[in-house]
Amino acid sequence: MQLSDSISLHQRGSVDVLEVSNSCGSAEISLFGAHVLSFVPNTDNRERLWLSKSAVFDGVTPIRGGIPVCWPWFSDRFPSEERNLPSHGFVRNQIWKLDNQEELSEATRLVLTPSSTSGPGFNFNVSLKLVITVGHNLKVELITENIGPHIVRLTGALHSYFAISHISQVELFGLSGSYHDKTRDWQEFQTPSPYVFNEETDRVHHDKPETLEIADGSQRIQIASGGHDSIVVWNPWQENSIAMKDMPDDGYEKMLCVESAVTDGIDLAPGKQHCLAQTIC
Ligand code: TA6
Repeated sequence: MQLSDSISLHQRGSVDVLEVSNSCGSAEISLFGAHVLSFVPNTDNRERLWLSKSAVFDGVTPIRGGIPVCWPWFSDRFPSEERNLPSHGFVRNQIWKLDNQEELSEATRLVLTPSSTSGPGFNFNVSLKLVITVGHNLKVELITENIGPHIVRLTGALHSYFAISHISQVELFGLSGSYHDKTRDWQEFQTPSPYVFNEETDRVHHDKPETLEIADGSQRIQIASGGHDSIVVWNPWQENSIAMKDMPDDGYEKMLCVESAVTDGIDLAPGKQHCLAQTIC
């Protein structure tokens, strides 16, 4: 496809990466996984996303950092009895293609589609696209359409890794209510206030606020969500960072995952669409 003026293509390891740069912001998107790797708004030229320095770009291994696209299931919420399936679904392990590109007045919009929307554990007639709008904000929309005759049950997430100066000085605003804690056998707890971080954190919040904010010293990251039924908050902390080959030992200090997610699940009726969206600024 001929690329528009604001889009260029380069290689990173074995992976093709689209680079978008316009008057409002810039971004990098790997075609492997339709994986946003970077977003820098021109308002302050500050990177919003964290990308592991040890991330693997072999076109097989899911990329550590950025915005992994988790579909058609979140984590190990497999939709069938099969258990030996990839964590967070199979589309983040696929080569996607750029189906459309559009120059808007203050943004560039890209539409990417995966190689396949069916695989082991999921065999339904659905279409999927990721719409990425790069401007003063970054908007990512994961749109599923049920084009078959059966109801399709979906979970998933936009599993965003945000760049922070240090986890010890971060506070997360906007969540309330209860969450289930993966680090404590999925027991239920109440959202803390202040929401600060001092240990491994792996929580599914059943609250579904439209907006959240990461306060990081004097810096702020605003996160807006749509089509979600929960928010996942994850920091692996030191032991897991050391155990993950694609994560520096101290990587946990510089990142925080705040994920717009569908973890309870949605039943998508024939002919209907679902859009899971996250906007970052
Ligand atoms: O979203 C949080 C989580 O489910 C954690 O439990 C952890 O597994 C994380 O995702 C990363 O998963 P990944 O498969 O990308 O290593």
